[in-house]
Amino acid sequence: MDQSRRYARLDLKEADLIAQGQHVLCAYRMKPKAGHGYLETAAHFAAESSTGTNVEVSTTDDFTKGVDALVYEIDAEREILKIAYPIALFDRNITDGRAMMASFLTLTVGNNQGMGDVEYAKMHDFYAPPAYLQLFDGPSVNITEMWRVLGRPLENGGMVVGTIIKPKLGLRPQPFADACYDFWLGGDFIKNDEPQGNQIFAPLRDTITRVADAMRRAQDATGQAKLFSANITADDPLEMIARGEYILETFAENANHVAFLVDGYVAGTTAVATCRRRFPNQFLHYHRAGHGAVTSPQSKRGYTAFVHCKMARLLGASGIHTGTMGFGKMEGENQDRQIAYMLERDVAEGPFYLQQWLSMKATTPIISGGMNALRLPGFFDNLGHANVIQTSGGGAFGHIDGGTAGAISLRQAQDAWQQGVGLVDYASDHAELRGAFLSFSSDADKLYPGWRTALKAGD
Ligand code: CAP
Ligand code: MG
Repeated sequence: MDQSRRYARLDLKEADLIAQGQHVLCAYRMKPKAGHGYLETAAHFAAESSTGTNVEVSTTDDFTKGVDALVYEIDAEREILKIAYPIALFDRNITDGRAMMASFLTLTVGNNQGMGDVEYAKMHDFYAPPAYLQLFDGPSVNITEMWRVLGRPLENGGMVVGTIIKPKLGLRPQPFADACYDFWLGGDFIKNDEPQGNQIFAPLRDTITRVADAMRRAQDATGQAKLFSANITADDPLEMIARGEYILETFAENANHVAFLVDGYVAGTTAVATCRRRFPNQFLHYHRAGHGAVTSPQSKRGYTAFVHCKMARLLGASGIHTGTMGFGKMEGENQDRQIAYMLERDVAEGPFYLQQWLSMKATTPIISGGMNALRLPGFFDNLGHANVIQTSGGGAFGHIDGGTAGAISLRQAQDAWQQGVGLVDYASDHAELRGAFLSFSSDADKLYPGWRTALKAGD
């Protein structure tokens, strides 16, 4: 059934829709299945994403038609489909009238992911008008709070030197806490790895108690504040709250040194919102494990990493993993820096829309995945600054001299970049950085040809 008479309005102008401010705009790359017309399929897509189904129903009245999602632009050649969703379509909390990301997803990337007449569709950008934007919580804190605890300048406070306790799983409480202590003697920030929680070989209550003690001892030994991001991810919000409360109680006088890690893709918007709303004073660390299933360039369905991170800022993530932009081990490329800019700036240029964030707090880019000291300068050159949280797991505990030296090498790499000094030169009189060259020699050979001679490292 061709529903384009009702669900397509190609006369609508995007500039007018933005000026009126009553619609959320979404841009997709969509391809119809063979034998289906582009506009006809686009209209059905909009129907299924708003007020319709595959047939007209007798219960539809004029009001219903007033909240139809409308196709306002198509380009069959470039497989571009743009839809305007009336803000009224989206569900609101009965508790406080605010918007919820679950509803945004259910409508804009819901039933339309698997329709019989759609080969594929993937959201590449969306625009939230002021009337909708203001209904989201947004971040309560971000890297600025970390700089405050660390005693750094609150503007351009620089890289938070972090790690992930590796191995990913298998450490019992005391070896885990020992690894924390070692890293904290050189670094600032430690996170649970995304699957670490309350495994029977490392009960959370025992592990957290020992980590809190290790933090106290490392702060005493260094005279510096230290930070820990504790995983509170769970299916049940009550479990998350129980974990968070226990962790804050255990860290006690250092409770403001604690961030909460939420595996936001796998646990979903409810988990993120539970953390954001129950623990608004804690840095909400959004880990995105699993996102590649829909965001990978190999996937033609779902939404992109850019869209995923944009949703996370609306939800209130203080920081989110934004990838290493081609410098680490995960999928990514240099222009992914646009994701970081979208998260940290007040006006964000997207692939299709310019988003005014209207002073919503920034979400801090968290850079992780196969990184080490040698890879940092190239990364900073590409991004243009070092005001990020950077976590290196293998890049710290893979250092030949251990976690403390690994941490120091990461900080030295940032310092060298900030001072405009070449990394090999800087390593000539910084032992830990030199150790990073020896530890990650295959990276060094690729990135810094001639380093062996310069550092008298032999073959
Ligand atoms: C990194 C990491 C992170 C990935 C996630 C891991 O460890 O802890 O989860 O960075 O990827 O488990 O692989 P390494 P992303 O530092 O040892 O690689 O940040 O792209 O979401
Ligand atoms: Mg991990």
